[in-house]
Amino acid sequence: MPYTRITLTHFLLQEQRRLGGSGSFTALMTDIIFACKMISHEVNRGALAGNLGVAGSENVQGEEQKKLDVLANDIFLHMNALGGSYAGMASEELEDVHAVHGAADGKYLLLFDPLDGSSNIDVNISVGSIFSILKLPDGANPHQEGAFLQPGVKQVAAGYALYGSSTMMVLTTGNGVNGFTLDNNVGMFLLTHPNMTIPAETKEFAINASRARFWEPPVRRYVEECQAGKDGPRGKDFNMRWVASMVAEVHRILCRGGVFLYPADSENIKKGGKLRLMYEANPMAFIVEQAGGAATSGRGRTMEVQPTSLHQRVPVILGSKAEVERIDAYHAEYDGK
Ligand code: P6P
Repeated sequence: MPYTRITLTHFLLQEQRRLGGSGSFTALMTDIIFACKMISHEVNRGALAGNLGVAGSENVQGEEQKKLDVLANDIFLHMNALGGSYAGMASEELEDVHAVHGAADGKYLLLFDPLDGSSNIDVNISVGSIFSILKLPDGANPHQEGAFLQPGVKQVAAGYALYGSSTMMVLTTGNGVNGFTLDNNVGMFLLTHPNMTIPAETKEFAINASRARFWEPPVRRYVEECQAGKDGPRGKDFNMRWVASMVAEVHRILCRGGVFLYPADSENIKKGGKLRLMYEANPMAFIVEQAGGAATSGRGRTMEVQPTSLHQRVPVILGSKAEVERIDAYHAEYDGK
């Protein structure tokens, strides 16, 4: 049987030739690939490397930082500055944009959540890195927040690394979604999940049910109809999942369908929601839409939100298109539209 697997780097080169690119896009991804391999190594070493536990600091979100949050952030900043592709970066872990001085080919901006779901680290549940790539607008200052405040439809690429039972990288450049698995023996990501597509229908929903007392009526209606099972209005039984790691939830949805909800509720609406627009909701929305799914706030397409601040939070409902459209319709009915 001839060996036919292709590496992520070869895949990017093929994409580049197909798109007639100059080569800078492959360079863009090279540094991210290195960063995710290094983070995978540190995550997998866990307690053996003294990587578990808290760092004794808080991030801009006021969240307690884990040692691996800080290490993953440092790795992302350092590795992605070396290649010279990014004129500026923004991280969930940093209040302000991170200026990249002397970026030889600084046409792009990189936004990332270096270790999403890190509350799961100490209990060995999957975590991930999420990244979003924007072009630097002509004449914009990459060292100021304004250059980054572009709607999700402006993303040139988005992806995540999932540090799970295997380490995977899932990527879109606007031409579908492809998944790559890290072969630790040779240190390369190999194409294992070409053209990932989300099934339109599903029997799984993911929501943090401990927040039910805060839910708006359309969300409550959707969840209760799923819970009613085959004897209820949906006419089929559903399963509920909640990993508290968005990367793991989105990956499950890409693989077997489902819908993920972190909606606006009476408690989080004061902050605009829980999840961050620029480096969680937008990159995941790009991936989900490219895989045939949908991503909204319940009241509008995620990727059309015009950002007003770097760490802005938004409600997130994403996954199988038919389910997201149903939840949106319940919101519209509730709002009297
Ligand atoms: P809760 C992780 O902190 C995160 O940003 C997402 O990865 C995850 O889906 C969500 O928050 C979990 O939130 O309220 O269940 O802890």
